[in-house]
Amino acid sequence: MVAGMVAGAVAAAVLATGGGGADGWADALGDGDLSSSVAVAAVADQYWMRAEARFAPPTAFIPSPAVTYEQELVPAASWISVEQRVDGRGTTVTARVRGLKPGHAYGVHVHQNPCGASPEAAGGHYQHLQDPVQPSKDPAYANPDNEVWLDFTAGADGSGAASAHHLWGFRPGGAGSVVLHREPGGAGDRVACFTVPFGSAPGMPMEQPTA
Ligand SMILES: [Cu+2]
Repeated sequence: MVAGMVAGAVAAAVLATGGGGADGWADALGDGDLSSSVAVAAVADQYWMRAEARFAPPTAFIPSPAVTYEQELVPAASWISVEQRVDGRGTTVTARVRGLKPGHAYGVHVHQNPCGASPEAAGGHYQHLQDPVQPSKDPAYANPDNEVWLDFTAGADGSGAASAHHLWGFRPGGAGSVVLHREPGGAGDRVACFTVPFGSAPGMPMEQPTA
């Protein structure tokens, strides 16, 4: 009981840090720093995770979990963070970026697999109700209610952000990355990918998919 209370206090402290926004983390990194980081807090029925990295091409000498396949739209050393919150009200995923092409509209989704040297390595979109036909093109499955879409348009300074909330949580191991596409919507060329350790709350009553 005491241990549980201590764990709760620690998680609350971490959550408060996460709630402070991207600035503290980004400032700690420094502009020229290519390192990446992941923070995770899990207690009872809550789970929180935040990962950030700077994009690098797949051929980079120092590999990054964030890979750019097209530097005109996602320059090397541009920055991304992805945050996941899971609690009794569901799952919220938030993506933030800096250093992208000003004014460009990107399509962004949670995909099934980690990134690789090839843009196709990330596999298809994570789907709550899985389309038996993959790759999925059926709008009954390929839509922002059944998938996690984080489309955004970069501002004049190249920064952007998007958030999505769902009442369901990810299946363990089912979600592996966030992929940036050339255009908004459900498809289009993949221009960058960020490998993200999405998780689940251990005690969360998972809504079971029903077809
Ligand atoms: Cu996608």
